[in-house]
Amino acid sequence: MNRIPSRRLIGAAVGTLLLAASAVWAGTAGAPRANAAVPTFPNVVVPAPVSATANGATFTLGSTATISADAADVGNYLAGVLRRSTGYPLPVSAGGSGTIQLLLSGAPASVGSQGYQLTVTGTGVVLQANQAAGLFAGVQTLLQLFPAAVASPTVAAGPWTVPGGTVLDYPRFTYRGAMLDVARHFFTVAQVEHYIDEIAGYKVNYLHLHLSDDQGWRIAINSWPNLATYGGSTQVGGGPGGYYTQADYSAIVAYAASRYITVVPEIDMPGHTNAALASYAQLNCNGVAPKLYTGTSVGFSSLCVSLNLTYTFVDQVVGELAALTPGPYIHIGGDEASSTTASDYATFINRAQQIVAAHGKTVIGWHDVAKATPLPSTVAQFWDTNTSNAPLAAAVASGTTVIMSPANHAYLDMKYSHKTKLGQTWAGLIEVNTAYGWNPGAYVSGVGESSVRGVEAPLWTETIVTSADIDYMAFPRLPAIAELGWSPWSTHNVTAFDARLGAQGPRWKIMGVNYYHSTQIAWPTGS
Ligand code: TNX
Repeated sequence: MNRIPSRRLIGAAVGTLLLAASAVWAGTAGAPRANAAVPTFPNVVVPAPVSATANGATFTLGSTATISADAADVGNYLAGVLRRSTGYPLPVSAGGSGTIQLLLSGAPASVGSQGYQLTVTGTGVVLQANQAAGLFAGVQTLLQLFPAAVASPTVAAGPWTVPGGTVLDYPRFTYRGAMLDVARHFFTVAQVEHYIDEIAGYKVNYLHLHLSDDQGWRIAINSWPNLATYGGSTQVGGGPGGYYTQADYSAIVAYAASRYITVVPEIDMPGHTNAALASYAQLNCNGVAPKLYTGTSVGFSSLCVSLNLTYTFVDQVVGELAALTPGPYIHIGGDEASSTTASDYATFINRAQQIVAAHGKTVIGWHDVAKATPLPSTVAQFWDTNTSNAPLAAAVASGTTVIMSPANHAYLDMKYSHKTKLGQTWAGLIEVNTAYGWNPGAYVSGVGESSVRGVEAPLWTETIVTSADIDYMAFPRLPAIAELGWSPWSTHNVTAFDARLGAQGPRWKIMGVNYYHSTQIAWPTGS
């Protein structure tokens, strides 16, 4: 297949890209076609849709356009984005037939609860889904089909064209996550919300917040107030740290929900607990509180497994967190507990699982929890660099399901190359095509497609301090992991993916996303 035409097109002026895209590809199942007689769909959407068929028409959004929406929040979200860049009034109505219609009727059953069908003709846009989450996902596709200037935070020049055709789309996996470690360095509510907006564009539907670690405890717990006020008072490098009040945390949860993203809170236990142990002497086996820690070592702390108070602590912390968490999951960490004996580890994890279940939530734990006795409902998050793990395969055989975050592909804190200033290298260097180059449904022996709930891209923040740092490590790799979670494996094609990813460059430029300009991608000139 000849990818050169698509690269040239992406290099063309942004405004003409979509109009000129007819030579690019057919859009279905990753099979590029170059048949001038058949209108083809532009290869610009990340994650790749299940299928896309062009009709040769072009829709142009005009200044008198209207939006009608069966889900008012999604209509208002779309109008909000389009008003910023077009400057058009774009009134949103509940019923009627807007120029852009968002309908909770008429979608094929095959798109399920998260998918959608998008039809673009010369005169309008009809988006249909079974649930509002599907409309939100379809809106992201629609926005990517507009010229890149649609992402501008201020009024920009049109014309606001969309290539005509039909997209039928739904996710491969139900869980597509991003993790932000707010413990090693603290990030404010506004910074987290900014990241939520960035990841929502790639159909990520879970945000896992790593809320506690050796260096900091970041969520106020009313029954153990020192956790946040003392345990949250520093971070890696000795800065001031910080924590979320329960109102702050609820604001993040609500903001995420407005982008159809569910927050997964993590309290890491029994290791990675120095901040908690420093806050309460009585949680320590020897009754002595350690000092706060601002370094980057792992594996030196452990809750005291033999102490009854430990389980009161876990119960009260999980209880308050569960009450603040509308989502189904509480993440209990469980990784790298090298200061806990194997038998203490199993005892602790088994009890912690029961506590989470008693508060009505489903456990997620790093895959280390497979060394205990995971409940069939417990979800293991795989983070290793190996492709075989006997305890995990055994747990999966008993019903445990898995979120895939192999550190050598999905860890956003790994450097891209030796030249990358931020990040670490323990799991290897991860260029964008390495992030993309694995199959989550066939990666770990004994963990097949039907046992995989989805994927997650974790961003650990030992070396990450600002939002610009977050951007640099997440983009362009986060979209690669998001595509592995959403798109059918039949679309997996590195050349086509690289071209789609290149089309995101002008959008990130306009949005001010500080992305890494990987030389593996032909970024359009000026982006
Ligand atoms: C390992 S992988 C960790 C984190 C570190 C990260 C740095 C895992 C579950 N734990 O504690 O921040 O490496 O890359």
